[in-house]
Order: sequence, then structure tokens, then C-alpha cells
Amino acid sequence: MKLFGYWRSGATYRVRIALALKGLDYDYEPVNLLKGEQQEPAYLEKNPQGLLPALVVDDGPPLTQSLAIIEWLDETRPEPPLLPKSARKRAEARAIADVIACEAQPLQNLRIQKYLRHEAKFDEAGVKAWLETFVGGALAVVEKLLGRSAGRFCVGDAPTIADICLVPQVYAAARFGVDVSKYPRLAEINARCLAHPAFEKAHPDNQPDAVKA
Ligand SMILES: N[C@@H](CCC(=O)N[C@@H](CS)C(=O)NCC(=O)O)C(=O)O
Repeated sequence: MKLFGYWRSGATYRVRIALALKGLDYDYEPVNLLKGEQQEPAYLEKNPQGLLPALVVDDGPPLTQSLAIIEWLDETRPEPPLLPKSARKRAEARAIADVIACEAQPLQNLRIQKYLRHEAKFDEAGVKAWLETFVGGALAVVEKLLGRSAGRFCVGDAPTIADICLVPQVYAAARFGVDVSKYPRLAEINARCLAHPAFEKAHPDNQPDAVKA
């Protein structure tokens, strides 16, 4: 398997966590988002959407969309499971993943921030208010959902797709100056995940294309 990604891409980070939790080896091909490499023809052949990640596998065309990739990994390599056994708990885990992946991350994405700054002419205060409203707002909802579902992790006592989405989102929120300190459950679970070896391996700073400050 070969993962096309970028060290700071949250959607790539999700797939790296899933691969690490499954203990799977893979090759990694960096695609530099800041240089616009996601729009180059060679990458568009992998993912016509021009978004990261893409996972090249040997039984067909590349897989795209991080949640679809994670569910494919879970179906093809079931241990350890990334979704709870009970249908209700699976729905709870997917709901947290969806709040993050469908309603927070898309509104903070590079192309959206570029559009806000350069086309819609938002100033920095306007961009910050946008991020606080939509990204901060989604995290406030996640904090409430954790009140219903969390054990040691987002849903119960083992990492699931919800934690896989949570950790990259908290990382992004910190980068964009969104204050997450007011969400104690989220902060506690994020800290527990960060101490887990699979999450550590997948961390942006531990990738070959990481830019050290
Ligand atoms: N829903 C997609 C989101 C993919 C996505 O937005 N990727 C970002 C990086 S996290 C990207 O490639 N952005 C490039 C851009 O905005 O031009 C997924 O989960 O895979």
C-alpha cells in the first residue's frame, strides 16, 4: 500500500492513525499542499478531487476519502476493530466522526481559507471569526456528544473512528487558534490518544515530510 499525503493534512493524519492502529506497514509519498501539488496531473490521476489523502492498493484504482478508506481498512483487516460491535455504539462513533469530518474540517480546509481571504476578501479577524464559529462550534457539539458516549476513549474504552477524527481536528484547531481548553472531556481523551503508540507514530511531527520549526 502507498499513502499519498501531507504531514499536516488532517484527513491524511486520520488514515495514518488507522493504519498504525492496525499495525500495517505502507509506503508514504508526500504531496506538498503549500506548493499546490494536489492539483498536479500526476496526483489528480490518483484523486480526481485534488484532495489528500489517496491510498494506492493492489486490487484496483486508488481509494479516496479518509472515512471510506478507514472503513475499507476495517472491513479488510478487522483486528483491532475501529468501530464498536454494537450497532448503537457504531452509530455514536460515526456521528462524532461525521461532525468533525463533514461539518468542521471542510470549513477550515486550505481551499476554503484561500477563498475567504482572496475571493471573499475576509480580513484575518473575519477568518478567525469564521473558524471560531464553525470549527469551534463543531467541537462544542463533540464535547456534548462525548458526555453521552465516552469511556476512556470517545465511545467506550477503546479507540474508534471517532478518536481517529478527534485527534487531527484538535491538532488543526490549535493551529488555527481555536480555543479547545474549554472542552474538558475532549481535552482528556485527546491527551490519552496522544500517549497511545499508534497515535504517536501517526503524529504530523513524526512524518518524513514534517517541517521542523
Ligand atoms: N473529505 C475528505 C477531505 C479531504 C481534504 O479536505 N483534504 C485536505 C487536506 S486535510 C486537502 O487536500 N486540501 C487541499 C486543498 O484544500 O486544496 C477526506 O476525508 O478525505
